Amino acid sequence: MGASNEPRGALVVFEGLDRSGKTSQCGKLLSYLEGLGHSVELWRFPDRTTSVGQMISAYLTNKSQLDDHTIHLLFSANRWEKRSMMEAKLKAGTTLIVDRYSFSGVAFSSAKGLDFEWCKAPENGLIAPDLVVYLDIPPEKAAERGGYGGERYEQLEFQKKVAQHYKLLEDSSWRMIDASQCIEDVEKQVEEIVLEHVVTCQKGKPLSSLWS
Ligand code: Z5A
Repeated sequence: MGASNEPRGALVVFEGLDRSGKTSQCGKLLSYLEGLGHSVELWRFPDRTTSVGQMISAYLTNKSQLDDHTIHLLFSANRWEKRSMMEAKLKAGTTLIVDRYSFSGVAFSSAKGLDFEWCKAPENGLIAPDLVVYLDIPPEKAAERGGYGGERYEQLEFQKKVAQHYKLLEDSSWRMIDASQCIEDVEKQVEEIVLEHVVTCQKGKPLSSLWS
């Protein structure tokens, strides 16, 4: 996406199994960065507020049935419809904390049996995260947390497959955090890692694209 020395916000993505603590940690990180005076926003995918997002939501809550390829492309479209706003916010200096992104898209769909490379293809060209915080937890332990709800995918055997597919996506932008620790210990580690990346982006690290 070209060289730049302009200060910008960081794109920080949280990934992990259902109940790994993503939503809890995203909220805590938002308060922490705001407290330090940073411009920061919390986003999540799927973004259920758009018309594409509403189709996804109906599918996840079992109110509609869709072919596996079709729902995969809708999840991707839901990210593409936010891409230009994402770029504008980052360039304006706002750090974005994002609860799930393309990695969820590929891990969940390929765990259902879709071809791994086919799953990655529609994500090509989206903005690459500066940091992926992977909240690592054994699926059995995650399942103990409040129990799974009624949404599609919230089943132990399926979550085990998702965990295996996630690990195939790990690259140098990933940091694994042991998410079976208490909330406060996870929070402290997240803060340290994220702050380091926010500073790097303020120094003008160029934006790049998935999966280049
Ligand atoms: N999906 C997909 O297929 N393709 C895509 O492209 C995308 C998503 C983007 C909806 O996701 C589904 O869409 C998801 C993947 C698929 N399906 N699944 N599974 P979602 O983000 O809307 O829903 P979710 O992942 O199921 O979020 P969640 O249930 O909210 O989980 P979480 O955010 O990781 O956890 P949490 O809400 O922070 O915590 C869960 C509970 O654990 C809660 O009671 C906490 O108080 C507790 N907790 C949290 N941390 C701890 C620690 N450290 N110790 C003890 N207890 C804790």
